[in-house]
Amino acid sequence: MLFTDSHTEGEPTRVLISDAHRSRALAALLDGWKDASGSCNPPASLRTLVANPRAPEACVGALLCRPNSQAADFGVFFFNAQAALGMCGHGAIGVGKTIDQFGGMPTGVIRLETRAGIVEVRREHGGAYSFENVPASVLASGVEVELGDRRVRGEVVYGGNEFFLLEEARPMRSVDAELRFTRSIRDALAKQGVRGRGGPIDHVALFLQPARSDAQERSFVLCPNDTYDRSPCGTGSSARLAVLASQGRLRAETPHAIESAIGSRFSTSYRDAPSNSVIVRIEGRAWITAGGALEEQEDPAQVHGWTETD
Ligand code: PYC
Repeated sequence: MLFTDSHTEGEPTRVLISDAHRSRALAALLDGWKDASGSCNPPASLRTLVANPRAPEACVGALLCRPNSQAADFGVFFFNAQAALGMCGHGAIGVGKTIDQFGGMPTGVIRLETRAGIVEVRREHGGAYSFENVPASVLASGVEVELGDRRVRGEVVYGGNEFFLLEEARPMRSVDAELRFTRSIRDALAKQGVRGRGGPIDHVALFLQPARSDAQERSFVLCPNDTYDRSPCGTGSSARLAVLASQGRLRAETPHAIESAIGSRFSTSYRDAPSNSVIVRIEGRAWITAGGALEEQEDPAQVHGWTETD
């Protein structure tokens, strides 16, 4: 299995290509990985390829395959060490950068077929790439979550993945403190049975005061691999713009910059789409970091949180 690693504004993507997967259509791959409830469970042998110690803890895999739709150039299956992802915004930029690096983007535009739908990735100036995400929409507003010592109120939003969004008028605290806070929200949502469009809520996103003067706000996003997004999170930013649009706080086509937990930035804006949804455009930079070959191995211990002290 050949791989190319990149990072998008700090968040890693590992693009994986194998002859066996490349020649199969996305739907055929997904059918093979569905369980009785219809959830998509990529095999452990694949998830190990984006797990510690073969990859950084936040790594998202992007398995390239054949698209089903003639409107797409590539099929891409996004996943991390724990789970399948519907879409992945930083990953779409990382895939665009990787394909461009190998000469696969002659017109400067490619269309990726993901589990959530087709997204168009475009080369911009200065090493940046942009994409237009699948439609994002608010599913429920004013959802109360009981945390024991306090109660918080936020929105359940679909932005290509299922999100709970919480706005707090304060600066970001330490990464450990925000991880503890967002994990407690995720666990409380599961206990209360709050669900998204297609299943449990697996991403929790905080929107906080920015540290940068060229950003309007700062995100901290807990992902299903139990770590946080080092980029501002493409699907989380899409969810956020759906909320701001629905509350009349951001007009269509108005630039809105979101800072990440580590201080990097995405430029975003949206346009209106049918059924009270918005199509969000995200722009950010990606860099190639490494490449080589990996063996697919059955190594489940390393999928489930291998650490040096284990
Ligand atoms: O950028 O959409 C994103 C994303 C999802 C999980 C990690 N990054």
